[in-house]
Amino acid sequence: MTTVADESPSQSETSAASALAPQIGVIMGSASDWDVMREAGALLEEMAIPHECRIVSAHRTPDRLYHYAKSAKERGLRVIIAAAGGAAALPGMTAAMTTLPVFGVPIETKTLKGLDSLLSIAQMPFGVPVGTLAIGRAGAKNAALLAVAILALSDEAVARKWEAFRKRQSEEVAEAPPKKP
Ligand code: RP5
Repeated sequence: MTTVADESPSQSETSAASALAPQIGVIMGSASDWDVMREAGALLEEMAIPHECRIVSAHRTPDRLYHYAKSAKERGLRVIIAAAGGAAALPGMTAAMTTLPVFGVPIETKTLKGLDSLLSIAQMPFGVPVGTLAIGRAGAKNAALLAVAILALSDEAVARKWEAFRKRQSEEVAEAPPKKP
């Protein structure tokens, strides 16, 4: 199966799991976020979950964001993952314009190590929630897994994949550290 790992967000459209109507939307504020967000795309690809990856900037392409968020539900998306760095408005603004669940991934920044991104995404006012993940790659991958967990609530095939992932993960943990350092 083609993975999105080595491709840009737009090229990832040709991948197998993206050929079906997407259920998960992965958006990011800049092409520079793709190095981290490709991890979310790769995980969804690996689990064959229909998804799309797009660059949508709250500050640089506000019209694109408006159209994306407003059309997301009617296009069949069930969950949106939004990643941004710095003054990271994208997840919150997306959540403001859709009732779909939105997960935010804070991208690590050079100046403040992603603390700026984290606080911008986490500190939403009451009534417009964004589920905020860890800064960087772990957050990107966990956002994908949370989105899968949500789909699994109403899709048995996805539930089986999700349970298999968790089982495999547990089985891969050794009981003791390796003898040689
Ligand atoms: C944010 O600004 C993006 O999400 C990115 O993390 C950050 C820097 O963007 P570039 O200047 O690299 O395009 O909007």
